[in-house]
Formats: sequence, C-alpha cells, structure tokens
Amino acid sequence: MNSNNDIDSTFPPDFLWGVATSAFQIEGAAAEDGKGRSIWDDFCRVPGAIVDGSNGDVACDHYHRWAADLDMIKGLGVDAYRFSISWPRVRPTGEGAWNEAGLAFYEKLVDGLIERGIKPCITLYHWDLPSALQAKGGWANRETVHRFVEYALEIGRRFGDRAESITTHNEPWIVATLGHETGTFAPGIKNRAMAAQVSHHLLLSHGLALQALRERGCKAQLGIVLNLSPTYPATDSAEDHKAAKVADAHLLRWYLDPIFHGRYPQEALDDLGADAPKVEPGDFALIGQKLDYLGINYYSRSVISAKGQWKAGSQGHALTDMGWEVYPQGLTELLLRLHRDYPGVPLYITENGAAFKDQITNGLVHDADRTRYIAEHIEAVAQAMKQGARIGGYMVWSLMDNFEWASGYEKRFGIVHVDYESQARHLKDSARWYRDFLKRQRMLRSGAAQPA
Ligand code: GCO
Repeated sequence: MNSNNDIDSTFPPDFLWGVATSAFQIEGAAAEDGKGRSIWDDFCRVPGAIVDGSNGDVACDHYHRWAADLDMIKGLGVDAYRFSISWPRVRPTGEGAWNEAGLAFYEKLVDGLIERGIKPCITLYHWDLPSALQAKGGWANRETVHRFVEYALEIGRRFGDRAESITTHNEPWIVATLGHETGTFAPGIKNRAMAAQVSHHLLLSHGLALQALRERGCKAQLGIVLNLSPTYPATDSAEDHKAAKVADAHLLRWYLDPIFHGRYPQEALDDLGADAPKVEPGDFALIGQKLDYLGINYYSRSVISAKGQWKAGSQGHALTDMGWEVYPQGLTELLLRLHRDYPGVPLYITENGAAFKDQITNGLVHDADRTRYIAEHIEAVAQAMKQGARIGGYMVWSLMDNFEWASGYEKRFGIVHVDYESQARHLKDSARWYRDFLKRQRMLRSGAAQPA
C-alpha cells in the first residue's frame, strides 16, 4: 500500500464487498406502524445510560428515507448491504401476531436492494429484543430461545428466497457481557451468572434457528457474526500470558468452541466457577450446526495485563475516537488463526471501520484517518488470503453515521456523514475512496486494466 492508500492486491471475482448498518442504529420511527418497544428504547430512558442522553426515536430516519439511502448505497458500487431486522417492528411483543406494516418495510427494502443489483444480507438479532420478552426474563429465560426460532422461521419464510444470507446473531458476546455483566448496554443488568446463561441461550437459539431454517429449505446462506478481538499479553511475563489466555477463552473461544468443537473452553469454565451456565443434555449438538459462513467483526486487538495496567496506545499505535488501537496486523493474525483452528468455514469480515472526529465544511469531510484505516484493513485481509485463509467478503462499518449505542450520536463511524438536524447525507472522502477502490477492483477483475 502506498501513501494514496492504493491497494495492489486483486480480490477474487466473487468476493463480496459491502457496507453494514443495524436497525436500531439507523431506522428511527420507534413507535410507527405498530412497532413494539425494544430493550434499547427502554435503556435509552435510563438516566445516564447514553452519554449524550439521546435515543433511537429518529436516528437517521432511514425508515422514511430508505429509497434515497438505497440509491446512495448503489452509488458506492458495493455488491451487498448488511442490515438487521427489528424484531419488535415485525412482531411487537415478540410473540403472537405478526405486524404486516412492519414486515412491509423490509419487503420494500429487500426488493429495493435487488432492483438495484445489491445483495441483501439480513441479521436477525442486532440487540433490540422486544421489551415484552424482557419482561418475561429476556435471554435469561430459555423460552426466549423458542420465540427467536419462530421469528427466524417467519423471516426465512418471507425473505429466505431473496436474501443472500441470514445471520442469526450479531456479536452475542456484547449481548451477554455488556448487557448482563457490566450492564453498560441494554438491558443494563449486572450479574455474571446470568450473563453466562444468556450467552448459552443465544448460542442455543442460533443452533435451533439454523436447524429449523434448513429443515424448511431456506435458500439463503446461514451463519453467525462474532466480535473477535484477538488478545495479546501486555508483557512477556507468565502472568500476562496466562491472563491473555483466559481472556481469549472468554472473548473468542467461548463462542467458537461450542459451535465448532461442542464444548465451552475449560479456562473460561474454571474462571466462572459457580457462575458457569446450566447446559441441558443435547444442547451442544444443537449449537454445533454447520455454518455456511462465519462473520467476523474486527475493530482492534485486546491487550491483556494481569494487573490491568495496560494503556491503549502505549506501544505507539494510533487510537480511534473510541480510544481503540489501530492494529490491522491483528486482523491478518486472527484470520490465519481461525483458518487453522476452525477450518472449513468461509470467513467474511462483516464489520470493520472506525470512529474519528470529523469536520464537515461545505459538504466535504476529509477523513484521511478513516480512509487509511479501511485501506490498511483491506490490505490485512489480502495478506491473510495470500497465506491461505478463505475469505468471502468485506463490509465497512458503517454506511453512515448513526446511533453508537451508549455513546449516542457523539461517535461517528460512517463513510457517509449525517447531519442529524437536516438528515442530509454527504459522502466523506472515505466513501469516495471505497467507491473508487471498488471500481478499480472491478476493472482488474474484468482484465480491463493491468495492476499498477
Ligand atoms: C457491533 C456493532 C455496531 C457498532 C460498531 C462500533 O456489531 O459492534 O454492530 O453496532 O456500532 O461495532 O462500535
């Protein structure tokens, strides 16, 4: 890669390039057309839960601006768009009647994408559980697993023939750990044993949904998306190495091992002790359904110090506006490790991107730091592929600035700038770079140009 962020590697012709979003972060229309409340609607009302006191009531108003947004996506020249369905929009209380008005929105969206030549990649659960199910115990209640399977089947029945893929869960670690252990995300519970039980139910719901969708002949590719931030010891000391291993067992292997090897990692079970989840006979067989793909969300590495003393950036790596290290080689290393330890499944980068403080002047955003971040990570993917990893696609997080959970609207991840007052969208330089990069890839693929 040179200083213009030109990438020399040519990716395979069927490599899927995309952009990603999620329902709660962009849709708004929180109470329209019969939509039910979600745990994020509720969490936003908890004083102090969201840094800027904001909520998802309007967000990017995508519910009303979807057609123009799809035109914008088409303009980028991507192959695919990854979005999530709001469960309470299509089934307001998580059980009982389906909300046809809500489903109609996703009908328009899916057809609108196909008309524009873009493949719809659906995520079923990007954290917005219907509040009515939370009132019955939420993911800590094993019954919720069955409600999720019903939801998955209905979406499969309606969209399975048109969607490129259906992902069961986005980042179950976040749901379990931030939602139920640290309490920093919805539903804001602080109970480690409950968090462990929630993680088990999420995995079980994933496996049961895959099994049920396949039984019904769902044509879409089926998989799960995990946030896999690889762990590194802060120093060479034995304590730090041990701490990094335990952290890896909680962060990565906790979700990978049950799916691929039929068990939870012993290091994490030992650490949990009495807080370990209750597993019923047969659960692991259900969880271990074959995946058509594994989605990976990669932002940064995790550096682990036994004494908790490590400071991000202390080894000279740049930080994003989230305070996360820019560490692209971690992505190459992660992909190669997955290829080695969990072989046979195609890997997709389903999220990668960065928040930086943007300045907009006359509709222009010169976000050189974000462009560089994306280019370096695409290059990191190419490096892993050259060393044998099987990677099927890459998606930028995010299409546009949006509601960044507990950080509200203060952190901007978009390659498109959103003015929340006017809802005007402006392509940042990173979006223009991505568009030009994809144009060049297409030319290289069709042999119309020679690599530089
Ligand atoms: C995620 C989330 C996104 C976040 C992004 C940046 O899956 O973690 O999908 O919703 O906005 O990760 O923090």
